[in-house]
Amino acid sequence: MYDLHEIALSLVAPKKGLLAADESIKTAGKRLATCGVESTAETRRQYRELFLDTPSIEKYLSGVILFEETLKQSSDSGVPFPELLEQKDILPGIKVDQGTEPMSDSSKETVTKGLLDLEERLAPYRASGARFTKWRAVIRIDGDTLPSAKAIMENAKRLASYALMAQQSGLVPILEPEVLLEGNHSRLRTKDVIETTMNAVFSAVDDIAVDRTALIIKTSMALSGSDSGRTDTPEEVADSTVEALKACIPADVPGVVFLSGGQSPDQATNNLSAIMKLAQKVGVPWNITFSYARALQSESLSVWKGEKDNVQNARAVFLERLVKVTDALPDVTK
Ligand code: 5MM
Repeated sequence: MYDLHEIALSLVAPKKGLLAADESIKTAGKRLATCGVESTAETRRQYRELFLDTPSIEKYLSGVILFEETLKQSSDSGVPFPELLEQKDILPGIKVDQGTEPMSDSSKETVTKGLLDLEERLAPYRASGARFTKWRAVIRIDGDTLPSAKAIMENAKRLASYALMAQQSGLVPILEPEVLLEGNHSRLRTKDVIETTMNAVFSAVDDIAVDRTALIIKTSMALSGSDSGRTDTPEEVADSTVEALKACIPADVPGVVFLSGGQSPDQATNNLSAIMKLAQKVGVPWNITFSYARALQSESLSVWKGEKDNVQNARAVFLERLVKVTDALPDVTK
């Protein structure tokens, strides 16, 4: 059996983080549309190539979360992407959920799909080079009404079931219960929802004996809703986020990674930096790092615009952002 705890620890190694390059075909299409590129299997391959074959990314990245399509694609020089990452000493991972569907009795809330055939899908993913996996649940806030207890519980149960199957297949699970930024709620409401959701996730994890030492938690930061008209200072974000996570993430979990969730690259960088500083000051038992998609890729994408001639400049912009984000991280881990 593979040492899942060691793999989890490698993912949160000092001064390194994760690139979430796991946008589904639909989301990748939206990202490509922002720079005027039509979405086809080949343009999505070029989009992945832009980031995955950037020289020196191994200095900043411990792992990359891939989408199923990318796991089977290759670089310009014909090297399968998982192999290309392994050559750079970067762990390849795979998003294994199959997106969301509306809950039967709540048109505004969703549950994440993909458990039915998950067991059969995991062995081939591992054979293709994946060493870890990710499953995203979406938790929506609407005033005091949402999220419903039912949506939290159903998503938590599915996250735990997924995590157990991944571990049994020799793959580290990253459990991502994303609390959405959209809405006019306060930062403190987000903090409460993060706590309630994480408590439900760990209760479900413990119910079926998932190994907490061999999983990673991916979380939102505690921010005011994007329609609240309020921009939190990095110190406010750090206070609320660290307090929430300390209250509900058990000490034997090796790592906590953040999603950027629609924050600008600078916001996601500055907020992470403040979180890291506070976490070091107050002491947290797990390692912390980033697992960003938009905050790492969006600036580079707008330089690239699908043109070969822009690849070099776009890669320079990507590296610049990686340097800024990893500068926020401490030199040592737990
Ligand atoms: C929340 O999305 C995750 C992190 O991305 P950001 O840093 O941009 O918030 C990301 O890993 C996400 O799960 C993937 O992009 C897949 O999303 P879709 O919607 O395509 O399943």
